[in-house]
Amino acid sequence: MFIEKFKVESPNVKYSEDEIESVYNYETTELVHENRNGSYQWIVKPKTVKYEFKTNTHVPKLGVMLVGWGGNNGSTLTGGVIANREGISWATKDKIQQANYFGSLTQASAIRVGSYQGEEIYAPFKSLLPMVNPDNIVFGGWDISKMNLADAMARAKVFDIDLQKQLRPYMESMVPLPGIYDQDFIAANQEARADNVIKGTKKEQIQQIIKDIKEFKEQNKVDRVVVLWTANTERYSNVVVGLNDTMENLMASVDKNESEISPSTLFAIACVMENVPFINGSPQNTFVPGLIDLAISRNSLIGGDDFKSGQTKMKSVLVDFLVGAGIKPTSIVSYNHLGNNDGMNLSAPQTFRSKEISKSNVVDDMVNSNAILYEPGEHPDHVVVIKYVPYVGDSKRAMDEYTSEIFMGGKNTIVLHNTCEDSLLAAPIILDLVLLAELSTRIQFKSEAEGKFHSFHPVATILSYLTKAPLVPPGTPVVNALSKQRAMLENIMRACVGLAPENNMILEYK
Ligand code: NAI
Ligand code: DG6
Repeated sequence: MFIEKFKVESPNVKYSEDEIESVYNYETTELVHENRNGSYQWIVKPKTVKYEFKTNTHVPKLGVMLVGWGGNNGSTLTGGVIANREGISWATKDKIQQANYFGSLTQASAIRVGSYQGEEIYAPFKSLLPMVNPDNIVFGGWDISKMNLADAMARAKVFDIDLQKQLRPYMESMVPLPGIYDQDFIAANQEARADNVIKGTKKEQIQQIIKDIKEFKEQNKVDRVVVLWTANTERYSNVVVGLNDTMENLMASVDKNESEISPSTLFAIACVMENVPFINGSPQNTFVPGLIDLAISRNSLIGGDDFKSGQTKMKSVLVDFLVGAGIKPTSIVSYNHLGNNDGMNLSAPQTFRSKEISKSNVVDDMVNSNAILYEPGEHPDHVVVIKYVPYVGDSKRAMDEYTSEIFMGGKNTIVLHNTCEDSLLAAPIILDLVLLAELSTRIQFKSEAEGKFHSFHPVATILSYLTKAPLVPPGTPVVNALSKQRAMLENIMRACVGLAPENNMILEYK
């Protein structure tokens, strides 16, 4: 059965006009490795840590500024949200299609609430905590191309033509602000697009972005802004001691107009200075150590990297299943071809390399979890190929071959072939990223050992379900397995309303 909403009644939860307060017992373990009777042993001690959570229930009017607004993802998300808001339907060759949010964890997935008279009861994911309604988001942003969003939507060739016609009047007046163009960081084949650029030194460019954010906030009367990079993939920046390794060095390099500071890092600096959450949806190392340092020192949310939309999502499910089943993946070969502007930009070796890195490290935690299958340091062969084929446009083809060793030396080969519009996968992920980033800034918590409530660490691991290469605070384990990432997010939200983590034991029926 599906219910639309619920309220938790418990001595551990208090709903007031402004917030939800919960007391939560975190059941965890403490590990000890010590010498007992002459030999070292691992001792596991279950422990309970009491936490308190406070969630501000005042949902702000949210502004979302996209860097790369006029790209395929930017125009698809903007059009998709307008279509949902306006209740637009359109004729396809199959049927009359209604706007929806399929593919969005927050808008189109469900959580299990419990059992009632022998039936499992589910509710919308978004019913866990008060969240911004996407219909109320005001969109804006920057692009190095000055094409308005209606023409950008037509250029993207993602939506059906009948839908485009209905969206055009809403999007014609939306024109991106000038972006920061640096031809050293993206493919040379993007030059023709760059007709809308901010001039000046790097310092002046940061000042302009800050001014843009302030003006957008003022003009649209929004309470909060989230900025998300969905612009072209850049090449990696070199991380150099004295240049961008610390906050002080990074800011001094900006003052010196150092060429190695990328446009995405400049946008991120501007956002951190303004305490505006900044999310990187592309694979490059926008978050150089100096930037992470800056975000931590100003307690300003940063999250990334690289949307986890299709092939990698499958990988972080399939390899988790294989390794979890005691099967040993030995070779993973992932091939894609696509014909959109992202594919064209990735056809340059330096930008491809950024994507290759983020697509390649996504099974490490699963492989490292099972030393019965893998020797220390052993890893499956993992190859990533991307080719630009203009004819297929945004309809990306992803082909994967997984070879694994099974019982008694047998081999198991699984082949997947996925065809899908890339931007229709990415747009709902962008929506989730901005909604969850905003929500996480309204949550405060403390453990029993801490005197004061505080926010989550500014490096937002809570977003990792949505990214290929989750950015984590220094010294924190990276989790790529999709089911663990989802459980982490859901269980933290459950904790905020005093609910136990979903443990799937269903002891009531055993
Ligand atoms: P796109 O090429 O259609 O859009 C990117 C936009 O960014 C373009 O309009 C371009 O003019 C603009 N741009 C480039 N540099 C800029 C700058 N410095 N400032 C402002 N605007 C700038 O690409 P698409 O398909 O929208 O993808 C965007 C990004 O998302 C790419 O980096 C892609 O790799 C990444 N991504 C996409 C996924 C998907 O499934 N579509 C999944 C994972 C990541
Ligand atoms: C080529 O792979 C284009 C990319 O931008 C991808 O479409 C994107 O990184 C999606 O990757 P994945 O592995 O999540 O499907």
